Amino acid sequence: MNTLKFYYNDVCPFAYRVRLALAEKEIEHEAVIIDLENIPQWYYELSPTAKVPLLQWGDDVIWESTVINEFIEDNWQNNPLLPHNPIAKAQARIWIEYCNSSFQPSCCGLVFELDESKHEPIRLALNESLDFIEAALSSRENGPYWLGEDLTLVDLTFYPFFEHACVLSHYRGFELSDKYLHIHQWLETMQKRQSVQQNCHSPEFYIEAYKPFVDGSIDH
Ligand SMILES: N[C@@H](CCC(=O)N[C@@H](CS)C(=O)NCC(=O)O)C(=O)O
Repeated sequence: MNTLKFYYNDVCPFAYRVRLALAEKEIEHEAVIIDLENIPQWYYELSPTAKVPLLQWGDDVIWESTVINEFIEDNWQNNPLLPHNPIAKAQARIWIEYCNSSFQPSCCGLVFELDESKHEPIRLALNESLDFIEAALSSRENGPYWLGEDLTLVDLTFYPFFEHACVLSHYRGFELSDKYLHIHQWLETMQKRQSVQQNCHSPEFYIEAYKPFVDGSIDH
């Protein structure tokens, strides 16, 4: 039996996606924290990108959070996190792609962009993205999760960026408006999941952790 090693950092939203998948599937693993301000030499040798998250499975390494989560889903059949139906599965993957290509870059862009004159277009893009998500969630027929009745990788892909949104509020004055009723309801559902309760961090934790990036003392 291969041992599973998971390399991560508590502040990384991408690693959080994987922490949630491992918790939802109750997968035994060894978790190793990587200090991203002081990456050990051995990690450069292990990881092709030197980023977290990374999964080590026997002699193989797998990286990129969304690829890791699909690997987890393929390798552990309990507590499925993707729909069986091929159309529904394709829709899940479209949402994951949307998170990676549109929603997440706006969230990260707004916090990591130090030139304030560039904030307005990012804010607009983020609001457009939230409008789009709200419209999609409000048109679901049933269920409290992103795709309906069942928790999927889509929920785990988006959730970390909403937990990190306290940073946008604190440093950029960007609030998740009350008009996003369905997003707020979805967030409440996610916050009740045991996987989230066991792995979440407080707003104070994130605000402190992002400080060096926002004041420019660490380059992103
Ligand atoms: N697309 C990657 C992004 C991973 C990523 O950017 N991780 C950051 C931490 S949140 C990292 O390891 N940064 C260290 C570095 O760039 O040196 C994924 O989804 O896994």
